[in-house]
Amino acid sequence: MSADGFSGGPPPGVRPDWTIDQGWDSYSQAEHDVWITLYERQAKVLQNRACDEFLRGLDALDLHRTGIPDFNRINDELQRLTGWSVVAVPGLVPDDVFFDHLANRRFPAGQFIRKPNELDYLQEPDVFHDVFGHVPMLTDPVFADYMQAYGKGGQRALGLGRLANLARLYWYTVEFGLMATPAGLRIYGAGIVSSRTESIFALEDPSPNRIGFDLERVMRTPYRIDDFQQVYFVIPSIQTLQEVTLRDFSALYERLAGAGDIGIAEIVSADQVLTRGTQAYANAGGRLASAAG
Ligand code: HBI
Ligand code: FE
Repeated sequence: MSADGFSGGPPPGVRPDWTIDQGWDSYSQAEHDVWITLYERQAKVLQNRACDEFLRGLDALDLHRTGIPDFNRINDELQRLTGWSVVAVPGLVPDDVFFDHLANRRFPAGQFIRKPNELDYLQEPDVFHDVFGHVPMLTDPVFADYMQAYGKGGQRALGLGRLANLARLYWYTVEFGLMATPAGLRIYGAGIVSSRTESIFALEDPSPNRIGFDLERVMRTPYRIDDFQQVYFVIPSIQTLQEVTLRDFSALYERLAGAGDIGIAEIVSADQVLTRGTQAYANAGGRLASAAG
């Protein structure tokens, strides 16, 4: 069993690179209706909350309101814009497979969609999290370069045993990243834009810390997958992500080997603090406690 919990090859009916046919014709109207409900909700809540690059991507790909997009259709436009394409997978795939797809400008998207009774949270990334959350940003050339560089970096990190550090970079940028703009803080992370509650929480709730992005700091900061974030990292522009990829990661990994983690709700002296969270949330251990509190 490898570190990511996968052992052996793909399940029956899944290709060696873990892709499957999307089978767009096989989606039921009920499944399209789930997409429409989620799309309508998010399109409303993301006005003045998502960054311009995301909103432009949503329009460019016309992730249309009439249901789950056909990957073949959005790939025509996506490939023209940045050379990326979306490939269908049954769910989470092994890390090495995931990185190989990203390194070749293929974004693996869950083929299934969540059930009507799990609109607000689900364990595995489904087609709404992946295609609505991640794909619009791939229409931005600079972000598209970053994602490919991330895939190549992931392949190297696997070889160096530094995947945990690199996964934090993905988590605090691609999944839960915020951006400072002249109009104020905006969201670009897929985990936030695909969640109605977190789209509001990430920008407006006083409880989490919001700290200026620093590569080494992010790589020393663990994260939780089952609750709102207790810290968000803020980039000044998408170009910052591109500069990250030009860093010498081996020297960085050396330093990280000797440096310990930084507590998820901690603030350290070197931090560029944009908003200091109310510790009530952090100490209480998350949303459920604070909701009860
Ligand atoms: N597989 N389909 C899929 N989607 C992901 O986001 C994903 C994955 N496998 C591994 C993975 N993410 C993470 O472990 C890496 O980001 C480190
Ligand atoms: Fe994701």
